[in-house]
Amino acid sequence: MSQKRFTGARIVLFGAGGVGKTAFAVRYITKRYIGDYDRDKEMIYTRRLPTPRDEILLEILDTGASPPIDVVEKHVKWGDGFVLMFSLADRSTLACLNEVKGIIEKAKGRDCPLTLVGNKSDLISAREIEEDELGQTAQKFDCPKFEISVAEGSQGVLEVMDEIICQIKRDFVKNLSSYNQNQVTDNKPRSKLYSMKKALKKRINKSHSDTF
Ligand SMILES: Nc1nc2c(ncn2[C@@H]2O[C@H](COP(=O)(O)OP(=O)(O)O)[C@@H](O)[C@H]2O)c(=O)[nH]1
Ligand SMILES: [Mg+2]
Repeated sequence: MSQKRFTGARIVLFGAGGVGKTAFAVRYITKRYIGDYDRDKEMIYTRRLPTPRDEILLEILDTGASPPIDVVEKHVKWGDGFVLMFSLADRSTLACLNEVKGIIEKAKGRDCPLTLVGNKSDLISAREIEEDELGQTAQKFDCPKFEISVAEGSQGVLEVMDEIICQIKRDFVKNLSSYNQNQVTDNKPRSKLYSMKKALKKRINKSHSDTF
């Protein structure tokens, strides 16, 4: 890592078809809810986010319907942080997330920036996943959890995005400080070698001046 400033974050939205990924991304970018979205389309949304110093570039990858494993792996490699979304009104969409969580963990480790999001909390009578089950899954995934309704408002979407950006930033700072530490320890043997070389050069110069 050579970059020393936090200038951007890449966020990937994963989840089964129909859970509300596109609605989530569109809500975050435009604050609007249209209600009908092109389901299969994979798309990157961008947004510049002002910071006290300047701004960061957010890139949000809204994944398409059931991408094959190699595409999921590519997305995982691309992303800095991941939103795992399911529908609170469809149990099968929660089970789908185990596989992608496994792929993320394998590629990026267990500490990778991650959130678990149960969408469609407005569908009260159709609800299949209760709060405690959401909590257990979040514990298993070792990440924060959210219950939201993209249809009802922007607040939940903003909270999820703030959380994931915060985690990505923390991860960046952690990686940067361990990079700096490695640089310091890398320098140690180099500086020892450097002083040995210097001492040898001095001795050679001395023996030259002794000869002449
Ligand atoms: N009731 C309800 N429907 C939602 C919500 N979010 C998205 N939807 C609907 O769910 C359907 C699928 O949403 P979409 O964003 O296309 O899902 P994607 O396939 O994961 O991208 C659409 O008809 C949306 O209007 C929500 O919070 N509540
Ligand atoms: Mg979609």
